Amino acid sequence: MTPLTERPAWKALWSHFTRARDWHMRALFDADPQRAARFTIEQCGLTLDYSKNRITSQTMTLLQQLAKESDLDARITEMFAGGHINRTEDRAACHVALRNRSDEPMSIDGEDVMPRISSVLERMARFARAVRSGDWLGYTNQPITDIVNIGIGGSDLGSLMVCQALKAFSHPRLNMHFISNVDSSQLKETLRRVHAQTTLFIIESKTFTTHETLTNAHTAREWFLHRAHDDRAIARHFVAVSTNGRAVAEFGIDPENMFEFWEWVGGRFSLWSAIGLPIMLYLGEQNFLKLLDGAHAMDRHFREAPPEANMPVLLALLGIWYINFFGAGSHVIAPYDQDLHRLPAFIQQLDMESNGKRTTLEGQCVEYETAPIIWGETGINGQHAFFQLLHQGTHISPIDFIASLDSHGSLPGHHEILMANMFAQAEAFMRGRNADEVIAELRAQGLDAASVRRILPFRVFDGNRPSNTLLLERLDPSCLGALIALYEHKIFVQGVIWNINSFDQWGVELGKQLASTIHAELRGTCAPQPHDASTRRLIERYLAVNAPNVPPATAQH
Ligand code: G6Q
Repeated sequence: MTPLTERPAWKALWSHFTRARDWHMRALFDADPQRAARFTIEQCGLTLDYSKNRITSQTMTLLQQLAKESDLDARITEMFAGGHINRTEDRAACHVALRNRSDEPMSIDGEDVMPRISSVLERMARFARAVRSGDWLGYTNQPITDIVNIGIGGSDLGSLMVCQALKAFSHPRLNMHFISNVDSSQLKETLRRVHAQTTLFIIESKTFTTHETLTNAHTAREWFLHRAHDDRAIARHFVAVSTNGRAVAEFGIDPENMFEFWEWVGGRFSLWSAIGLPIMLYLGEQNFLKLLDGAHAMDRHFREAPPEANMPVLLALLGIWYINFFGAGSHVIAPYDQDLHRLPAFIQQLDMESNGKRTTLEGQCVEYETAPIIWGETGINGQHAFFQLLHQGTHISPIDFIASLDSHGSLPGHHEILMANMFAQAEAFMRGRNADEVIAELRAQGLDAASVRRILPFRVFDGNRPSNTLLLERLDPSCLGALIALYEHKIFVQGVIWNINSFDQWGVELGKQLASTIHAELRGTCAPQPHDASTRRLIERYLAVNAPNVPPATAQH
């Protein structure tokens, strides 16, 4: 593979950039009445308007050429064929198989995985039907009212985000709770609100070794047994989702109550697998299947559409344009929908954990920027907080505005205010406000010439700040499935162009190792270990307040 910086399209883009960096989008709109139509694409219930970007058709052609020179087609084919695209862990990353709603087989390591996927889906559906209908009873023969999901990262965020986004579709009897933080306040607060007789715990962990999850799971089990006084009751109240059957059995969960998934499903791409069990319980089998359908429709589009009409490819290329040419170090996700309030956090993990890498597939250090810092918040709240920097600060941070066209039961008058604000912000970021406009406005308010001169520099907005607007037909399972798959594929495309592995996460693995030694020191089960002076003092400061649980005399070395 030719290194990115030596590909002809990369060089052509740099020369194009020397002109493009001075364009103002106002002028681009004025020069081309067809611009909005030209740069809008509709697909799978989503409309993407990307006309408010610092691009022309030539920019897009060059970016598409870059994708071609990066062998994107071949890499997409490899992903759908179950190839080992996760090179460092030598495994497939084939979450698309989980939502393969066609009759086509999908093969991974020589095996058609569709029968196994269907069989787990069927088990999940049977279980969900029983819980939702009230046939699944707790140890005092009462139906389940509360579901507590215990997991972290990829075993938490996807289901949490989807359950909150689609709560309008939820079962009226069921309350969902998500516990990820090992800080006990989250667990304590939840356990205060539920009853052991009517609560189902789902322990979700791909590895079933994650310290935070297992600690929360053990505490939840103790809490439960303290009330049920009978180990046999566990079977009615604890289920697990994992790839590690042995560890699940050791924890004390009946293998009958374990839902399986596989190594080739990455944590942050796993909500389509049994990790989505909370979604199926909360929203029902049909809605879960519609979520898969929406994602599958986006998969087909991604696989089949040419780059110039391919939504994930277009989003990816726009990102490359800003990150690698304009030097934009961050990207904002701004949903104008309260139910999507965890979407920024979800995309943050998806993008930063996938493409927060600096090593090429050949093991060289990259010579260009990779993933931006993803951040965001519901747009309407952001407007009253951090949007100031986006309007007038010194950083360029492209923004994805996301909203649903349908008001899904909004109170009268609310939805149009929300949408008016979103459209107005996108327009303001693009147009800005020039000196003539500010002068006219201030004079109209009756300010004298001297006051206008004094205040003018502060009131001018350069504008020219890029954004995409993504409109969902409605916030329903199918559109949400398509939206999530859109971002998954966008991130994959960027990883291909940067020639990095989007599917490993050595930083996460390191985090899992690092704390264990210090944990033993804090508990007093090992002698003080060598640390830098700062860490040593911090540990000592902590121990001065919290005596170790185990006296040093009995410490194991
Ligand atoms: C996701 C990451 C990470 C992982 C969590 C939980 O892609 O690898 O967020 O999901 O660390 O891991 P377990 O599911 O193994 O507990």
